[in-house]
Amino acid sequence: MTVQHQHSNSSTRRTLHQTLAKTSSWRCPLCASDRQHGVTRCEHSFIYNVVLIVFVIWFSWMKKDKGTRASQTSSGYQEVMILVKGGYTPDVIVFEKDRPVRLNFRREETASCSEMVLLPDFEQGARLPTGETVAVEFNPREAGEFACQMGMLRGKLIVE
Ligand SMILES: [Cu+2]
Repeated sequence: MTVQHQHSNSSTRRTLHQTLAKTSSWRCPLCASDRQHGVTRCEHSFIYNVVLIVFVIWFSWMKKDKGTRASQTSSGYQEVMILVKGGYTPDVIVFEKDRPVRLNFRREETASCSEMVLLPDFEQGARLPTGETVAVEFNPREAGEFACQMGMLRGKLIVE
């Protein structure tokens, strides 16, 4: 039993080594061109890792900051549905200036933390009973925030 296990372990290690040898045929442009090694093993791999990590962070940050654009309804409202469950989804919403806004808050949790939503920048606020959709309407002139009554859950309105 032990012998068999050792055998299969060494054969998987061999295939892994072969795969690595194949994928590492791409040569690091920073190294001398005649050196046969892959980017995963040369002394420049640290630089590649840093560049990759920076790119991933930058990409996720850009995506987050863009926000969700409100959709236009036939009645002239800019409307968006916000799920209230451990936070606000979406939590960054983009509106056009001086056009009426309708935020449809739908709370799908019973935690008392989120039972109220306050929009002090727009002088609005609403009680959010669980399982109901509550509309909050106003006219945004500038950007503002919304939050629960304790300020723990937060969202942002961007006006363009
Ligand atoms: Cu709260």
